[in-house]
Amino acid sequence: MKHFEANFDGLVGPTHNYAGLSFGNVASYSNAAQASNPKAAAKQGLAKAKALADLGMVQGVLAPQERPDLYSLRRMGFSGSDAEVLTQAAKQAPMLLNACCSASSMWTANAATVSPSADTRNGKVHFTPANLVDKLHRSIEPTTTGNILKATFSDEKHFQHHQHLPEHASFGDEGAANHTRLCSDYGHAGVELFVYGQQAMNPNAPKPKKFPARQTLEASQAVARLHQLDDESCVFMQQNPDVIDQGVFHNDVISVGNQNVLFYHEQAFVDTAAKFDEIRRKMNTDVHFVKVATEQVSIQDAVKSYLFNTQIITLPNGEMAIIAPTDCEENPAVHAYLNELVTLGTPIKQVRYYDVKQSMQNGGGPACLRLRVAMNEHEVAAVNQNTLMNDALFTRLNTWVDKHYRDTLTVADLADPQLIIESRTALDELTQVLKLGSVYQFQK
Ligand code: SUG
Repeated sequence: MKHFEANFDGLVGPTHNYAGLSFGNVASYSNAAQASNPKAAAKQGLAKAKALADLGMVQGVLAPQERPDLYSLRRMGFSGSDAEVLTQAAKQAPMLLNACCSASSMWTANAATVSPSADTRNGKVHFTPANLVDKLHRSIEPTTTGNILKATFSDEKHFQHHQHLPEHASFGDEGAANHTRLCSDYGHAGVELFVYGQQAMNPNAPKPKKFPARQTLEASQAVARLHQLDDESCVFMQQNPDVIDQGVFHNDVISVGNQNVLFYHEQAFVDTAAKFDEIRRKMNTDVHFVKVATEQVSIQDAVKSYLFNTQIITLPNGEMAIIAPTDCEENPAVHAYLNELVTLGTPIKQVRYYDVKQSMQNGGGPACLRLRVAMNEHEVAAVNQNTLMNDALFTRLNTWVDKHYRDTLTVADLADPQLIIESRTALDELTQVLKLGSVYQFQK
C-alpha cells in the first residue's frame, strides 16, 4: 500500500490584516497597523500550495473562518443589527473588534494535532483542534476548525475527531506547531514528538520570563491520550524558555522534522542529549539530527528569516527538499547556511523559495500555513476530494479571490459593515466550491 504525507494549507481569509495581536510574536508586533493586502496574501498562499502539488505532493486546502466574528462580539455584549455590533465595538473596544476580525485561521499548523493511523491503537487518523487559549483572537477558532476538519475528513471509518481541550491556561494547546512526527516511512509506526513551553501544574519547572509559553505539557499529554498513542511512541520535550523570550513562540519557529530527519537549532530544547537518546531508542532506526549552531545562524536570524518554519518534504523520487520563505534567501547568513546544507550529505538535497511575505509579516511562514496529515491511499481516497489541489481548483480559487478580496485593508477598515457582506458572500461561495456543507454559523 502507498503512503503519503499530505499538506493542507489554510486559505487566507478576506480580512487578513495587521493588528499586532500576538504578544511574543515579533513580526506581528512590529508590523502592527501597517496596511495589508488580503488579495496578495491569499494568492501567495495558493501559489505555494500549487507548487507543492506540482512537485507531486498530495496537497489540500482548508477553508478560512468567518470574520468579523459577530457571534463572539455579541457574546461580549455588543448588540443590535450586525452593522451596529461592528460600529459599537469599533467605538467602545477597538481591540475586541480587531481580535474578532483576525484571519489567523490561515495558519493551519495551529488548527489541530493530527496522529496518523499507523501510530494509533484503533488504526484511525485522529484530529484534535487546538484550543489556542493564549490569544483571544485565536481562542475563537476551535469550534469552526472542528467543523471544517469534519467536512474535509468526514469518513468515520478512517477519521476520528475529538473536541478541543478544556479552555483553560493549564491546557494551552497550539496544535501541530508544537508536534512533529518522526518515522522511517510514513506508513510505519513513528515517534510523535510533543514540544511544550511550560508545565502548568509544576510551578517550580522552568518557564520563560518575558513572553508566554503557549503550549503546556499537560495539553500535549492529553492529546496523546485522546489519540490512543502508546508511551513508547511519544516523546515530550521542553522548548528552551530563553528562546521563547527571544520570539520563538512555537516550536516550529526553531525546529522541523520529516521522516527520520530532525532539523533544529542547538538552542531549541531543554535537556537535548537525553531526549535525543530517548528518540533514538524509541525510533529503533537511524535518525538524522541536523543541528544548526548559533555561530552559523543566530536566534535573531532564525526568527527573522524563519529558517525553521520551512517545510521539509519527501519528493516522489525519495529526496528531501526544504520549502523556504524568500526571506531566507534574503538573509545572508541563512542563505549561506542553506546553500551549504544541501551539500552536507544529509537527506535534504534541495531548497525551494516561495514568497509568502503577507503571512510572514504576521509571523506565519510556509510551515505555519500547513497542517500535515500522513495517510495511506485508502485514507487519501476518503478525503473530501473537492479540497485537493489541482489545476482546476487552483484556477477556481484564484478567480474566487479576484472576485471577493480587497487589495488593501487597514485596521480602520475593520469597522466597515460592508466587510461582513463581502466576507460572507465569499465564504458561502467557497463552501460550494469545496463542497463543505454548512460549516459557518451564518449558514445555519
Ligand atoms: O498565532 N499570528 C499567528 C502566527 C501563527 C504562526 N504559526 C506557527 N508558528 N505555526 C500567531 O501568533 C498575528 C495576528 C495579528 O497580529 O493580527 C497572529 O495571530
